[in-house]
Amino acid sequence: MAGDVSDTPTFEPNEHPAGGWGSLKAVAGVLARERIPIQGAKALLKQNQHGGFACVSCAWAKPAKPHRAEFCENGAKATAWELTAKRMPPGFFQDHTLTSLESWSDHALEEGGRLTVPLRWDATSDRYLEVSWEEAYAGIGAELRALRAADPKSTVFYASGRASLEASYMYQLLARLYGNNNLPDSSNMCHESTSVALPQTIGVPVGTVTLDDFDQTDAIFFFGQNVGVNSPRMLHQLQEARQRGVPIVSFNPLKERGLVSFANPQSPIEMLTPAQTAISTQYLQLKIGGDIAAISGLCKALIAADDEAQRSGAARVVDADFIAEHTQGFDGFAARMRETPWEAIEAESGLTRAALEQAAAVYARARAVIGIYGMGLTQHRKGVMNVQMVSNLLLLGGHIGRRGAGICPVRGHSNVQGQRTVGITEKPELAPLDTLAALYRFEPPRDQGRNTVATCEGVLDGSVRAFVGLGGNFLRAVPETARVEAAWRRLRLTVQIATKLNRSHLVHGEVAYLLPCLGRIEIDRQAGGAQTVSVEDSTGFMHASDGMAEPAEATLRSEAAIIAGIAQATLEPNDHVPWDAWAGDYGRVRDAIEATWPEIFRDFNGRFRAPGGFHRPIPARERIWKTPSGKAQFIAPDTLVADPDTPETAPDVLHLMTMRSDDQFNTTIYSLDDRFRGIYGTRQVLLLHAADIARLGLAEGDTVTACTATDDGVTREVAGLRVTPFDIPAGCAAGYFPECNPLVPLAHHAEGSQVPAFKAIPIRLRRTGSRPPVFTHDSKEMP
Ligand SMILES: Nc1nc2c(c(=O)[nH]1)N[C@H]1C(S)=C(S)[C@@H](COP(=O)(O)OP(=O)(O)OC[C@H]3O[C@@H](n4cnc5c(=O)[nH]c(N)nc54)[C@H](O)[C@@H]3O)O[C@H]1N2
Ligand SMILES: Nc1nc2c(c(=O)[nH]1)N[C@H]1C(S)=C(S)[C@@H](COP(=O)(O)OP(=O)(O)OC[C@H]3O[C@@H](n4cnc5c(=O)[nH]c(N)nc54)[C@H](O)[C@@H]3O)O[C@H]1N2
Ligand SMILES: [Mo]
Repeated sequence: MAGDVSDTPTFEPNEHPAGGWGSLKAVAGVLARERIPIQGAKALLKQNQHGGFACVSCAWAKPAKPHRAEFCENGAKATAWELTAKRMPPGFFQDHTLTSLESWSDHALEEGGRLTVPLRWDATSDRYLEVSWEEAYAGIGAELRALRAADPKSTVFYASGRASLEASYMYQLLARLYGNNNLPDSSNMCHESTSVALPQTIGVPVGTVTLDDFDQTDAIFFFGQNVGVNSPRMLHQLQEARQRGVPIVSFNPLKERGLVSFANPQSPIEMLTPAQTAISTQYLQLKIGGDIAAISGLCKALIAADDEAQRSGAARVVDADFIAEHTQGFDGFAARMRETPWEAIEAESGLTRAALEQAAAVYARARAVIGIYGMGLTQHRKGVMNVQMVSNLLLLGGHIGRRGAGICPVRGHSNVQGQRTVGITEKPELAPLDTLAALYRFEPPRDQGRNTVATCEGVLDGSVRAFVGLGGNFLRAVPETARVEAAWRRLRLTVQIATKLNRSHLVHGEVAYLLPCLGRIEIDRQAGGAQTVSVEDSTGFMHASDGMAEPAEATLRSEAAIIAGIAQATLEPNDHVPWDAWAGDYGRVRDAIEATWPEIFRDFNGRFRAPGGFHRPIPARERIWKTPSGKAQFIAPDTLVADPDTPETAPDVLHLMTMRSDDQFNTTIYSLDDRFRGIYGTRQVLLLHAADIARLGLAEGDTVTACTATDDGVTREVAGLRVTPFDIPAGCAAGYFPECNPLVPLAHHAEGSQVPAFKAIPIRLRRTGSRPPVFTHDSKEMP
C-alpha cells in the first residue's frame, strides 16, 4: 500500500518518560504538518475548558478546575487533524477512481484533508461526483423506503462514538421510527464487555470512579490500558497520586512508557530538569490473556491471609462487614480461589506467586483502591469474565461505593459512553421503548437489533442490505477484513457521514453516498444561532461543548442536520417528531432527552454548562445495587484462561495482540512512528520475544506472513511483517491495529458481549524473506 513502509524503518529502545520534550515536539510537528497557523494553536487552549470544546480524542474526565492547558499531545493531534488546512475538494475525486484509491494507505487517505461536498458514487466512471444536499437526501430516502418496504430489518445504523448526545438521540430515533434496533456502535468492539459484566456484579453499566476519588485513593491497580497514549490527561491524576506516595500496580504484557514514567510537558520545572515521576511501583508483565489467573492469584493471596487472620484473631484482611451486608456469592468465590492451585495461576499468568503476593500486600494495606482497565481486558474471549474479576477483587475489600475507591473502565471515543446513554443500543431492553412510544406516538420495534458482529454476519449472509454510518471506519475496524469487504460490495446502499476519507468510503454498495459533516471543534450555526452540543465522559459527567473554529467549508452540515435531512426524506411525517426544530435548536433535543430519561438528565439545559459538567446518578456509588438479587455479586471464574481458542499444546502457535501506536487514533494513522515503543517509519512489524524468534528458526529483520491458527477452513493471512525482538512475554506477539484485522475470525469474540477478541489471536508464522535491521543511536526524544 502506498506510503505504508518507509525505506528505512528504524528501531530503538525508548527509555524516555512519556510526555516531556518529545511530547511538545510532537505537538509542534503536527500543527506544522497540518499547516495550522500559530493562532490556530489557540484552539488547543480552549480544549476541555469551561466555555470551550470537549476534546474529540478520548473520553477521559474533564475537571471542573482544568489545568491551564487541559490537553495532551494526542488531544492536540486530534484537534489539528480536524482543523487541518488541507481539503479534498470534488476535483480530487475527478482525478481518482475509487478502485485506484483502494491501494492507498489509511494514512494517505485521511492525510488528504477534510471532505467538502456531498458525493454520490457514479458507476460509469467509478468516481464520487458532487451532488446537492437535497439530491443526496432524496436519493437516500428513496432507497431506504424501498428497502424498508421489503424488510425494515435489512438496514443498519452504525455510530462510531464521537457524535454528540443530541445527534445520537436523533439517530436512534431515526432507526426506531424506520423499524429496527440495528444500532451497533464502536462500543460493540470496545467496552461492551464492561456494559455486560458490571450490571451483573454491581448493577451499573458504567464505572463508579470520579476525578475526586483520585485525590483520596490509597492504591491503584491498572489492567490492560495504555494511559500514556490513549488517555494521557489521566497522567495528571496518576502523577499527583504518586506524589502523595500512592502505589500503582500495573498488569500489562508490554512495558508501556506512560505506565513506567511521566514528565509533565505543562510543568516548566519538570521540562527544565530531568525530573520525572515513576508511575508504576510494581509492573507485572503477565502473559496475554493471563488476567483471570493473575487476579485469581491476588484474590487467593488475600483470602489466604484473611483465613489466617481469622485463625489468629488478627484484623480481617477482607472487608467482612461489607461482604456480609452488601454482597452475594462470596463463599463460592472464596472456595474457588482456595482450591485453585498456585501452579496453575503461575502457568496461566506467567507471573510468580511471590510477585502476586507482593501486589496483594499493597492491596491489603490500602483503605481505598481504584481498579482501572481498558482493551487489554475487554477484547478477549473471556472479556466479560476479565472485567468481573476486577469487580471481584474490589468487592473483597469493599472498594465500591467508598470515597477514593471504585472501578474505572477507561472508555474510548469521546462520547461513546453517552451514545449508549441516549439510546444507541441494539438491545431493546436497554432503551426506554415505552417512553419513546408515548412521546412520539409510534410502536417501536421490540426485537433484538444487530450489534457489530451480527451486522458483519448479516453482510456475509446477505440479510443486511444497507449500511448508514454516523462516523467511523467500520470496515477497517471490524474483524475478518477480507470476507467482510468482499461481501460489503454486494450491499444495495451505503451512506457514510464523515469528516475525512477512509477505506469504508471506498468499498461501497451499489448505491453509495458520502456526506461531509462539521466536526465538534467547528462553529455550528443553525436557524437558532450557534449551537452547543454535549457529551458524557468516562466518569459519567455530562459536559457542554462549543465549537470555536470557522467551518472547514460553508457546504458542510452538522450531524444533527444531516440526520434530520435523511429522516425527513425517508419517514412518513410525524407531528410529534420536530426534525427541523431539533436541527435548528439543539436545546430542544436536550429537552427531548430529558423527557426520555428524567432521572439522568434532570434540568439538562439548566445544568450542562456548569464547570466540570453534571454527574449522572450511579447507584453503586451509594451502595445501592441494581442487580437481580439487590446485592453486589461475586462471580467465580469458570476458567483461568482468557483465550481458550489458542491451543496450549501447539508450541508454534502464538497469542497475537493488536495494539495502537502513539501516533494513531484508531484507524486514523497520523504517522508511521511509534515513539514510545521506539519503532519508526513502519507499522508492518511483529514484536516477539527473542527466545521465540530463535525457537521458531527466525532472525531479527526476517519478514513473515502471519496466519491465523484456526481449523474452520478459512485462510486468514497478513504478509510482510518484520520480525522485531521486543520485551514481551514468551509465546506472545504484538502487531498493529488495523493492519492485523484480517487475522481475526468473526467468531473469535467475547462470550456474552461479542466484543471481538482483538487481543489474543492465535497465529502461526511463515518466513518469507528478510530485510536488514537499521539502528539509529541519536535520541529522538530530547530537543
Ligand atoms: N491517542 C489515542 N487515543 C485513543 C485511541 C487511539 O487510538 N489513540 N483510541 C480510543 C479508543 S476508541 C479506545 S477504546 C481507547 C483504547 O485504549 P486502551 O484501552 O489503552 O487500548 P489499547 O491501545 O488497545 O491498549 C490496550 C493495552 O492492553 C495491553 N494488553 C494487551 N493484551 C493484554 C492482556 O491480555 N492483559 C493485560 N492486562 N493487558 C493487555 C496492551 O499492551 C496495551 O497496553 O483509547 C481511546 N483513546
Ligand atoms: N484489531 C483491532 N481492531 C479494533 C480495535 C483493536 O484494538 N484492535 N479496537 C476497536 C475499537 S476499541 C474501536 S472503538 C473501533 C473504532 O472504530 P470506528 O469508530 O469505526 O473507527 P475510527 O477509526 O475511530 O473512525 C475514524 C473515522 O471517523 C470519521 N470521523 C472523525 N471525526 C468525525 C466526526 O466528528 N463526525 C463524523 N461523522 N465522522 C468523523 C473520519 O472519517 C475518520 O476516518 O475499532 C475496533 N477495532
Ligand atoms: Mo474503542
